[in-house]
Amino acid sequence: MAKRIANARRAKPRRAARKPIIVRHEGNPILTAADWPYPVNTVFNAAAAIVDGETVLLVRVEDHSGVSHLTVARSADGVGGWRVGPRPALAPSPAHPEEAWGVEDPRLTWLEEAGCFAIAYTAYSHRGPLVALATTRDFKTFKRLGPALPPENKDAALFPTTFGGEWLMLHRPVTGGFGAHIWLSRSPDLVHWGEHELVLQARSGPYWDAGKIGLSAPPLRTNKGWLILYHGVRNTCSGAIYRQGLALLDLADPTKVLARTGDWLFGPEAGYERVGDVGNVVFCCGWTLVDKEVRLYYAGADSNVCLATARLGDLLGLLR
Ligand code: M1P
Repeated sequence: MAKRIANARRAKPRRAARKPIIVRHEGNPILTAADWPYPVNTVFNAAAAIVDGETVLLVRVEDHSGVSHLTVARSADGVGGWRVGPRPALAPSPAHPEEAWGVEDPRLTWLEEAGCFAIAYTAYSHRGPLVALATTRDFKTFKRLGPALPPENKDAALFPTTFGGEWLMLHRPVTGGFGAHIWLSRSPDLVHWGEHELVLQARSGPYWDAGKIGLSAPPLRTNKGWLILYHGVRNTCSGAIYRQGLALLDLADPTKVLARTGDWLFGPEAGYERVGDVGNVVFCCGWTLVDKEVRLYYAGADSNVCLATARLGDLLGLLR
C-alpha cells in the first residue's frame, strides 16, 4: 500500500491533449450527390469564394457518363443551407475541343485590378489534361480565355494581384520521368504565359509528398507571406494516398519558398475520406478566410464536399 502511494506521488501530471489544428465539421460531408437537383454520380473538388457576404462554391460534378462539369452552390453561412444551381454553370463546350472529356477541379481568385473572378480549371480531352482559364463577375455568365498551359498540366490558381504589371499563376506540369512539381508562370494579359520557374518540388523517398505534388487552394495573402496549401501523393502497394500540406512563399517574390511543413497537415482518416470512388483521398480546391478562421472546402475520396476549419495563426505557426 505504502509503495503504491509513493508511486502515485512520483507520477507526473498528465499533459492536456493538444488541440487539433484542423477541425472537421461534425456534419461532414456537407454536400453529396443526394443534394443535387438533377441526377449525378459524385460532387467534389469545389472552388470557394465569399461573394456579397455569401459563400459560393463552384463544385465539380461528375455525371453518369464520367464527364465533369461545374455547378454553383451558395450558402449564407458557408456551412449549411446550400442552394445548388438547377443546371451546370460551366459545362464542356463544343467550341472548346480541349474540354471534350470534362471541366474539372476549378480554383477561384478575385482579381482586384480586373474586377472579376478568374477560374483556373482542368480542361480534359483526348489531347490530355491542360490548364484553362475563364472569368466571371456574377457566376451566371462566364468568359473563356482558352487554354493557358498545354498538357499535361493541372492544379493551377492565380495570385489576386499583379507583380510589376504581370499576373502570376501557380500550376503543376507533369514531366515524363522527372516528376510532378509546382511551377510559377507570368502573363501580361492572362492569355500569354511564360517565364516559367520551378517553385516547390515533390520530395523523394518515404515522404508523404514524394510521389507528386500539386497546388490545392489558391494562394492566401497573409502578413507572413503567401500561404500555400498543396496536396502530396504517396504511392503505396495498395494505391495512392492524397494528403494536404502547407508552404509559405515570399510576399514580394513568390518564387521564394520561406517555409514548408515536414509533416502533412491532414490526410484521409474519416470513413468519408477513406471510402468512395477514389479511396484515401483528401483533395482541396478552395478555402475562405472569415475572422481569422480558414475554412477548407475539400473532397473526401473524390465523392463529396467536406468542410474543415483552422485558425490562420495556427497554420502560420506550423511554418515558423
Ligand atoms: O483522385 C485524386 C485526384 O487525382 C487527380 O489529381 P492530381 O492530378 O493532382 O494528382 C485529379 O484527377 C483530381 O481530380 C482527383 O481528385
